[in-house]
Amino acid sequence: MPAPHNTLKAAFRTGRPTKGVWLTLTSAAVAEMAGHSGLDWCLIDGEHAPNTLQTIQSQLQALASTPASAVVRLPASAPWMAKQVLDLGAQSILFPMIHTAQDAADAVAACRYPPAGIRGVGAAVSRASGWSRDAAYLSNADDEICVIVQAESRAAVDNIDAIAATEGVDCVFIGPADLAADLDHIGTPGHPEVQEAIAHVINRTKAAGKAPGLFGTDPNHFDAQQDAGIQMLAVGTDSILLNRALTALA
Ligand code: 3PY
Ligand code: MG
Repeated sequence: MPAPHNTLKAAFRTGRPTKGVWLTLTSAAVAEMAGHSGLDWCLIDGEHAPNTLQTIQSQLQALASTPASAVVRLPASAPWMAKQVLDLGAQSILFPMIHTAQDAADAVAACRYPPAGIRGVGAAVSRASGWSRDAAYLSNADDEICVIVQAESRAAVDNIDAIAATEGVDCVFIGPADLAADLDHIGTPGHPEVQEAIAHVINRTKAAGKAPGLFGTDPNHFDAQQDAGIQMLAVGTDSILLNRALTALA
């Protein structure tokens, strides 16, 4: 049996818009609930949530029983971190803080076995290959991995054409919080200068034939953002949703 079909990567290829939620509570139970919610994907956040490889693994296991696609954001865009998470069975990886085309190419290489890339071969002892039950895993693993790079700095905006054109990049995902900070507007992603940069990244990513993604901060804008071509729209986080619901209840 080969590597599982990656429905998120397929959606990016066909132009289908998707919506998803950020998982920050490190809980397999929450991941399972979110995976059955009707959202297209759930992102396990290794950058800003206190996840470990074990909690990432248990959330991947929970999501595997749901229709949602699992995405993992790495703590940093280091190839050895990608290697560990790929071996856990994650097939869609979000690389934070990608500033240049070289950063993007390094991210792609981390997700490909040689000769195309530098991923180490540990599938025989990993969940990715169904603990070795998928004898054909190595033959098509690369084809089913979705590489999502985060544009969230002034440098990334300046280099967006080269980043988006990088072969193997499936999606350029905009991080408004870090982008606002790097543009000297920390805490105000709605600032016109930040919004202008976001629109530029969306347009150049589309022009390169790649899928634009965005962390949406205002539900009133979600429809317009999808109409603008956002194919990977984050519409909430588990912690913020729970916090709001509890406060409303109180
Ligand atoms: C950001 O906004 O900086 C992110 O990384 C995604 O929310
Ligand atoms: Mg960020």
